[in-house]
Amino acid sequence: GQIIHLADYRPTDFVLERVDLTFELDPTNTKVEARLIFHRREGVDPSAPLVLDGDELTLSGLLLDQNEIPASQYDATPESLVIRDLPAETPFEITVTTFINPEANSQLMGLYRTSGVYCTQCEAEGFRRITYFPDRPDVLAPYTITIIADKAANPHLLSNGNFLGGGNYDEGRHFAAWFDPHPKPSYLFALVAGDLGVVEDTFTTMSGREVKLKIYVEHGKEPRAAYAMDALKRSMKWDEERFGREYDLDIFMIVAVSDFNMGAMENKGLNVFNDKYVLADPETATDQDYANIEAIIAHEYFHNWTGNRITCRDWFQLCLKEGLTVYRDHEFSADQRSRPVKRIAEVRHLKSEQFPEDAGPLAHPVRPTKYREINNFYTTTVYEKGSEVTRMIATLLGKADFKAGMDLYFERHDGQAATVEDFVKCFEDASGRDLKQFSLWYQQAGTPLVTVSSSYEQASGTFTLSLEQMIPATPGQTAKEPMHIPLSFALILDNGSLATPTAVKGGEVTGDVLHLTERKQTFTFSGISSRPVLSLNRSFSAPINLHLDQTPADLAHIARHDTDLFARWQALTDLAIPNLMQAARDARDGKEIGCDPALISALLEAAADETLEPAFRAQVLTLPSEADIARELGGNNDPDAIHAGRNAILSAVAKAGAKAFLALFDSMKVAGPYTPDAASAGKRSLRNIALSYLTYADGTPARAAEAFATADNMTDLAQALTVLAHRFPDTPETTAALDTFLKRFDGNALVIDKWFSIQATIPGAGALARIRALMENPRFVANNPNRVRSLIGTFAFSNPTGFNHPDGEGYRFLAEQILAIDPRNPQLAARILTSMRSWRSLEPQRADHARSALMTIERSETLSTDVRDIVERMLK
Ligand code: B3K
Ligand code: ZN
Repeated sequence: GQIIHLADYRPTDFVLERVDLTFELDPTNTKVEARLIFHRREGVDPSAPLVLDGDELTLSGLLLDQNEIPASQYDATPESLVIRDLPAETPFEITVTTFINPEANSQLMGLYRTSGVYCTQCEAEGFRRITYFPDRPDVLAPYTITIIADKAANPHLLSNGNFLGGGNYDEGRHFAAWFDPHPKPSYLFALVAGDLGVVEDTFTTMSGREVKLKIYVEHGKEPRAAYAMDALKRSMKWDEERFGREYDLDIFMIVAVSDFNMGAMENKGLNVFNDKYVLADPETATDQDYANIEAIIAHEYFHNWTGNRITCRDWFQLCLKEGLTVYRDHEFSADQRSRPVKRIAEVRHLKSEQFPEDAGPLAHPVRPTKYREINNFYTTTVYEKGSEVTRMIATLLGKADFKAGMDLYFERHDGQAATVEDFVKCFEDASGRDLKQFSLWYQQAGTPLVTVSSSYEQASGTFTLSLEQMIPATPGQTAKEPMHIPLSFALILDNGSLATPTAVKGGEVTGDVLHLTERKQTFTFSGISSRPVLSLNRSFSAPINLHLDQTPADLAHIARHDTDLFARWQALTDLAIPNLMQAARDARDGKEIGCDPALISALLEAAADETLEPAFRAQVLTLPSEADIARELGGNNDPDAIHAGRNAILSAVAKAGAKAFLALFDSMKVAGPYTPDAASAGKRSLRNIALSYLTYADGTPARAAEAFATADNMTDLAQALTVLAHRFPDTPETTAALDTFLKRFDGNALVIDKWFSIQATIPGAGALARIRALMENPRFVANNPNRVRSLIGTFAFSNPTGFNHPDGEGYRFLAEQILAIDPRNPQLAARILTSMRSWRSLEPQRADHARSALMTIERSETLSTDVRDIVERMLK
């Protein structure tokens, strides 16, 4: 676990020309023969050795141009293979033989087994667990793969690229050969072998080529892959239309597996997915599941160009493929569904996940400059903030220049391993705009705080806007430079129309975007006939915190009139936040909790506004979460008080709006058979939030129990169960519903995960006992990542009152679990441990307990690099 620095980057001494791999699959003893052709890079010292990476490997054979290499000429350890005295000028072939044990691979990195299927995961550094190799993303080569395996057990033998051929082999075995002509780094290698069901389709590309599409799932689950297939075809079409990107092989395959450390993986031509993001049918999947499948299918597919055709020079450049690809999948979903509703969901996610990361001990720049364990940098900062940075480039440049920059990027860097600088340069060259200051978004961690004040002078008709930006200190970065912050704005007049200033002074404004570039900057707008209401950072044009004191009346005005629906939602949220913060303080001080009637009426007005789509109205009614309130409070947080305060506000809204909620609950019922389309999903979401308020108003489980009994789709069923379990735990109604649900879906692991998660998030002091009891349930499988995440992960990440029990039992439990998971699956352990990233903002008693639990982990002598890196950074 030593630290790797961006500044130390240098290319390899040897150029890899081609790769030829033969696998003889066996569950516990797979033979891997790798034939690698290299030549020494021009100018490299002729005595420099070839250094290959390994991880837990044993060398079984080593040839140079088919001749055995004497032992004196190389050194092999589990972590590396160093070969000396190699040809100075001519290409040479190295043949490496290793034997690996897929069955024993519980880390799920490299070649492993899941439900009897062979499967690989190589990003970031899993390939070195298969064979000795220059396992880094800037080493690109075409691959030929031969797979030999028992035919009965493994009728399907899959790898990247196009199928070359196959046939029968000796002793009931068969083989298949694949060739991927597109040079790729090892992290994009994949192999899958096993007995699977398959769903087939085709897609005709824009140039008229027919591509075979195949989705492999467990036998019997084929019908549940239909939506994923549809999403794949829509993604392929969209990337052609929107980005001009065509698919480039004869076949595109997706394999769904049930043991997977993350969502999915974009291996060239052979994506491997967590089955959670492939399988869906109306009876077992929620609207959110469908939306996730659509987004992740798109994301992995879009990587074919942003990640695979153009990859990363080194892992510091991870946002080059991830931030950009998230931006692309966001745009896709926005085009397929409702753009403002999608944007609201993105911003909620960004604020609840990335903002806390950026404000805590794990904060790092979108492009980090050092790491100890790269797996810990697949973060919401790299992904989601990385996407926001790409979005800001689009905002700064405008549609046409952004497109020209993307086109230039694809043209200039196709087939290369690129850097963030290469990417930014394309936009500079395409637009003529200098993006030097803008690039600080990649370099400086921390969420900028922009403080705003404004004034209006009637006599001269001028509106003055003063802004000041401050970027908080983050680990390793104390002094920060001012950034280039694009702020979409509107000046809304009394009658609801938008003012059009005749002149602007003090800085650059392009269209509705104000460019904040100085630490302090004042803009003056003239030709404004009456006092306008300022709407700022519309569409969340920049990922910042905004301090802008606005009266409830001004916020209500924005909520009623802004042409940017996102800004209307934001205004209502800004109206709610001070109420929720005050409620938390009052709850803590044992005072009576009140709610501003202006908030209630603004919420109810928006909820009843039939000119607004139901999904939007549901977003308005979904008040900021307890985690959002904690973040706004900033420190000394008491999760119980936040919970009690928020509940009091919800009750106040519920009581005032009971009639309206009843009307929505009745009118938003979707008739006819279930379809996952956005419009129907929107109605369901509005109806379900109305149900939730209604139970706050009546205080009895009857209506939710009735909704549970009559639900005809998983969205409604799971929502009704959630309301019952969270609001009325341990009542006969809840117990009966949990039991019915379990019996009905027993055997469907993905649905049982929902059953675990709903119970893991029941608030209050009894939470941990419930978790421990559920861990004893035979359906809880401790080495399946989805099960662990749905119970332990959900408890730690999403049950603020239960996890943050004042006596620290939640933290001690987590420490014990992390130490148990870590030896099997370090990535999973490290990820779940990040749930404690905001421990320093807790009130002192809880913070002390949290620190002790973290120190218990830190004291362990056998920690993985993954967990050690996280725990040490969290305690620093
Ligand atoms: N690129 C993969 C993530 C790999 C994570 C490795 N620890 C999935 C994705 O972002 O599309
Ligand atoms: Zn990705």
